[in-house]
Amino acid sequence: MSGEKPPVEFCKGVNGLDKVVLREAKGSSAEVYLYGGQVTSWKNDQGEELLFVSSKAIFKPPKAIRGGIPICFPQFSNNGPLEQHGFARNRFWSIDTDPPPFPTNTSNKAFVDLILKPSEEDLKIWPHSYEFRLRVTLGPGGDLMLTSRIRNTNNDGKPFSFTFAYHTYFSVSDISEVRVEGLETLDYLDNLQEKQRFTEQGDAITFESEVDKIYLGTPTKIAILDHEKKRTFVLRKDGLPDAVVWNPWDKKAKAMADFGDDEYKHMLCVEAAAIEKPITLKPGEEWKGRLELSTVPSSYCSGQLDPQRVLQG
Ligand code: TA6
Repeated sequence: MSGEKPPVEFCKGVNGLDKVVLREAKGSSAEVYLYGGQVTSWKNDQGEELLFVSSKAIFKPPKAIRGGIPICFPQFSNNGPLEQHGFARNRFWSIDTDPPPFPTNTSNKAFVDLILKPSEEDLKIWPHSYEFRLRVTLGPGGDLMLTSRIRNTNNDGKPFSFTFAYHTYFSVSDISEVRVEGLETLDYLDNLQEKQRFTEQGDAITFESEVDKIYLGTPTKIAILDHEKKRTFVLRKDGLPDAVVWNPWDKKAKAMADFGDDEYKHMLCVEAAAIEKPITLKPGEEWKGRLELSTVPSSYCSGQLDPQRVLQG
């Protein structure tokens, strides 16, 4: 390992909150806060930050941390009676010391297992027993994997349903130079038009104003091309049929206390999600939702990378 740094380090972060740092031999790293079970940093082997975290982010309960990869559970957005995006993102998770065996036996050491279970308070607002296990893995090539396993542990025979999203904030050089590939011609619900349903046009998605769309039944791979940085993020997902694309643009940016007025120019949320069809689990049943993020060092216009090849590759 470079500089004797261990692959997994438990330490303190902002405001003394517990965090875990994952490191990979070639130099890439990731940071996960137990508060929210939230990834707040993902750096490549050049030490470049790939995720956006607002300079005004508040690392203090009950506020969710503005940036990284917040987890929306058991409710996405205001699709239900609970607080916006549910409560998992403003709860303290624990280290899972006895995770059930993981399907893939990997020699990879840079991973951490977290677990969230309902508190007495949570059961009053969402009366369901569950175990939410989250494994965050930093792969040998610097890829970042998040695997959620949610099990219904109700002993009253009751099923429960939930919606879910990995609310990923990607760091981009200039939003007006970013294209998203893989969502063309799909139906979406427009959150700026009372969730009315529309069909996306045939070309790559570009950005010149506020966007807040839930794309339905997307491919498992989506490409986010940052032309200026000659970098393409490849988002792969399993068990998460939908994808949300969000940029608050200038007005909403000014309205958010934990977000800088101009920061909308340097971030884009592309969120692997299960929204249109809530997931229902009977007691004993388990759901798995996986997100894999990687980067490819070039962008469309350089001709080197045809996004279709990325998406089909
Ligand atoms: O994922 C998009 C969205 O639902 C937007 O509607 C916007 O509200 C965003 O999430 C941020 O939500 P938050 O509760 O973190 O301010």
